[in-house]
Amino acid sequence: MKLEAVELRRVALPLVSPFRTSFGVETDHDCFLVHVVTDGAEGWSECVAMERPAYSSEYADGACDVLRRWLVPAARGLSDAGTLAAEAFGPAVEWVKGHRMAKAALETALLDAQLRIEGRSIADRLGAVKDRVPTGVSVGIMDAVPALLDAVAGYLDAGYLRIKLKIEPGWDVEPVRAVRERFGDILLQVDANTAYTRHDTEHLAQLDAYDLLLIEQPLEEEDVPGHALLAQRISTPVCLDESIVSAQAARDAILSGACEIVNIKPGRVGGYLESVRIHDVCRDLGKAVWCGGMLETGIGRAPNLALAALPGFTLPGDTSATARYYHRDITREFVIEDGHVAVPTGPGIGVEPDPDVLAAVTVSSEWLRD
Ligand code: NPG
Repeated sequence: MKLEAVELRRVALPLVSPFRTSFGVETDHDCFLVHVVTDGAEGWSECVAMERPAYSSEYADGACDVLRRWLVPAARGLSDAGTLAAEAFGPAVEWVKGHRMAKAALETALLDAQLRIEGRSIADRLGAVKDRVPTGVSVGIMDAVPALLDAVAGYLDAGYLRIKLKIEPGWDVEPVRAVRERFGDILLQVDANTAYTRHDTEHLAQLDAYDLLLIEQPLEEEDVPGHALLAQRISTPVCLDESIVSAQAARDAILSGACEIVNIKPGRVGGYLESVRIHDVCRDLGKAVWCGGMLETGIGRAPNLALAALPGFTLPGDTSATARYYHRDITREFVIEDGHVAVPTGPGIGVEPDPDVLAAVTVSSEWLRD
């Protein structure tokens, strides 16, 4: 495969409703797409770095910069040497510390192009074993419990099989109790996005009364030992998200007792190939994984659905239907049917941007050529 050009395309899509987490409120999904043009096919991906480095240290302008300066030139180097393949890209940029979201974006666009040339779907390439995946939904922090109960009722009516509540200090035990009392025996979990400290252990232990599937990333990204201590004190299973940046990190965290469950987000870990390695590590150690989400457009959601169809993904993911995010997405719609979303089957990521919608949501476009 020869790399001819790479486009970094900034887009902004209004969300159907504001999404509040412990690190901010999103009203729009601002992101950038990576579009590669090769001699055989074009490929697309979505970079999940956000505008501000509030979820992790990466941010969109930084990701564009590292792509421009080092990652795209590395892909060009492989192309010039006649060895360009998605599988060769990770090793070629291993010397670049961090910047996993930027790396994931270029690797995925290359993988999309490569698989289109082969006429093969990403689901098949990654080892998917299902043609549809059970789906959950992530419910943001609200101003008051009645609004939360209305939102959860709407999602359950829509068919979602699992509810995840975003929590932070001041919005945790009370909303969980209210949702459990009102909706009974639903699959329920919480996500703190690092909002607590080790001093909150006794407070978090109060959540044990509500039979949660898991508590996700209560403590700082770096505080893996703190999660191990917390896990000894609470009965709710601990799941890690931000802390798990690689297969090695997953193995270490599990073996240290810091988590029972892992949320896999391809952007956070440097791509789909590393995601599969994390899946394999967790499966070997007997731990469940599930697929996270970062409000992706269909360009990012499609390959997430393929990943979520691997055998170790035994819990419903944040792989919700289009209507949970956007009135009009840049790709075809994903719908929920009987609590499940279908895994794309076409070549590559299986979806393409609609040129008119894409043009309407584009903020800027930059072409990187030799
Ligand atoms: O359904 O895509 C979705 C959103 C799921 O809650 C969700 N994502 O921390 O997991 C998270 C959170 C997130 C959203 C993280 C946006 C970063 C950006």
